Amino acid sequence: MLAPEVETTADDIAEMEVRGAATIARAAADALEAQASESDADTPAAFREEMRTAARRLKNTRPTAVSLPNALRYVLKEMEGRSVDDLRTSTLQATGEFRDQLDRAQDDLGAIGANRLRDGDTIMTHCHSTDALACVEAALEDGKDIEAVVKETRPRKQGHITAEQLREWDVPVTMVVDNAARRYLDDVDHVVVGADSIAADGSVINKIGTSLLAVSARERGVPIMVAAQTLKLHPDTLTGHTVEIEMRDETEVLSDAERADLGDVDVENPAFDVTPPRYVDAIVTERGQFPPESIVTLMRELYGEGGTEPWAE
Ligand code: RUB
Repeated sequence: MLAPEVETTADDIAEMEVRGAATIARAAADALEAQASESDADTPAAFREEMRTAARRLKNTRPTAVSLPNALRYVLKEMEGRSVDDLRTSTLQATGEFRDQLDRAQDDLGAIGANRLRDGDTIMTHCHSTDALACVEAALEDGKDIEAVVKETRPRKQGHITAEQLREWDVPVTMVVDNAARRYLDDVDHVVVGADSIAADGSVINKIGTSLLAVSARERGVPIMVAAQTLKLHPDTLTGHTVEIEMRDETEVLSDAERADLGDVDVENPAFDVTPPRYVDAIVTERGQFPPESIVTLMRELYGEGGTEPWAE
């Protein structure tokens, strides 16, 4: 039987009540923890099967952020033992370790990313990324003054969450509509974004609009830094798989009433896009910063020759 937390978490991820790659990963680990704690399986085989079912339910919510399957992989790989009790104990230990690693990775990444920011710099942000904000937070802790131009990020306006966080830290914020980005690039020193997945060739998959921003930033000579802990490296791309781009509901773009006014138009609503490596200056991870083209070395070191599917039936 699936624990209610698994169903709730899966729904929350699908509905974007829980969103952002790192936050999704943490929620998935928490849900697996609840499944392990509440399981009434009476054999090891039944326990394992329940955990795999829970992992599949969570995985099938949003397809683009690889942190989700990477989190599930981490926990299921560590699940071991000959009795239900041993399996439960090892799973709970794995979820705790995973959360600790996530926190440490974000802190370490933040400290590395902060080195790229100088006192008095203005950054431009897109969407809301906790990894990107960790770099700003560390720079502020180093005593640097930072200002931000925050892109609204249609259609879901995650820029508002970024602005709220930055204001909590007393960072001066200028909010602009997405279409104003190129105009304001002349006023900024860095573009700082996060990632949902990084492919083996160094391509960055992030919120729709990131690639347009990166191309404009390159044209204006503004460096683009991607803050992404290694949990965002997509192991399947090592074997040539491409990253699936999530298509979201049309009503995020046009309400039913607007649609009725416009008549018969098609709407497409991709949630993410792919920024080619040549537009990215640095990928900042907890293991150091890398030119995008060399990220494959780190990926092989961490994931071997590709991802496993421990949730498979
Ligand atoms: C969020 C998004 C974020 C990355 C990184 O998209 O694109 O930039 O997930 O976030 P959505 P973090 O709002 O559709 O989930 O650095 O917090 O992992």
